[in-house]
Amino acid sequence: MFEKPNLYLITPENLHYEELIKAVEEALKGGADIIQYRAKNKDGKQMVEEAIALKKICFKYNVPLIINDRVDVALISNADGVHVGQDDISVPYVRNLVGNNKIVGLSTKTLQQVKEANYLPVDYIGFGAVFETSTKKDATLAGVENLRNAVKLSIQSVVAIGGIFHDNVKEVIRAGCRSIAVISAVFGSDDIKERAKQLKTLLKE
Ligand code: TZP
Ligand code: MG
Repeated sequence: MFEKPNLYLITPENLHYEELIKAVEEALKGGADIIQYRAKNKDGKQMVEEAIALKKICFKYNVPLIINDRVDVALISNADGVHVGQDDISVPYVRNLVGNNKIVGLSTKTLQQVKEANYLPVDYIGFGAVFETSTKKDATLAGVENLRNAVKLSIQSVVAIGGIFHDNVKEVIRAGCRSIAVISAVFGSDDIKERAKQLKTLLKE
């Protein structure tokens, strides 16, 4: 799943149900390979409703849906996986809950965390923030050099995240990584489909 270039798109915070579904459909039309539903400010009820709707549309495009933070929402919506951070429920528990047929991803921001993840039952790790980002206020700037080291150290698939745009994606590729997770570069645009398409093209070059 993570062998080829991957455009992993994470939903932005500020969208209501209908805008969210529309934005994700545009992203899917533009060639998104993975969708992560991330909703830090929504309650469980709303998350379940949105996750069910997103699963339906992702299924139509044969694209996996991953739920950020919430194992319960992932299970209820029959999503394809769950993504957790260092302070969320720890990976072995997550794996026990979701079983072996779901994708489990873990955020890392230091090389120590990357090493530790080599011993965990994950399908991929996120690494970042590679560049400055205003999307996640408490993001740690890890930098491109650390991304390069993370790719070398990790036995897992590595997805680069944080401040990745069309103009710096080549630096990520030069660091050895062709899977990128973005929010602003695609969802911050008026033409989501086109921006996704352009990023995909850059990843494949
Ligand atoms: N984790 C580390 S940086 C980040 C997350 C969720 C935000 C990525 O958003 P953007 O807009 O692509 O920088
Ligand atoms: Mg989290």
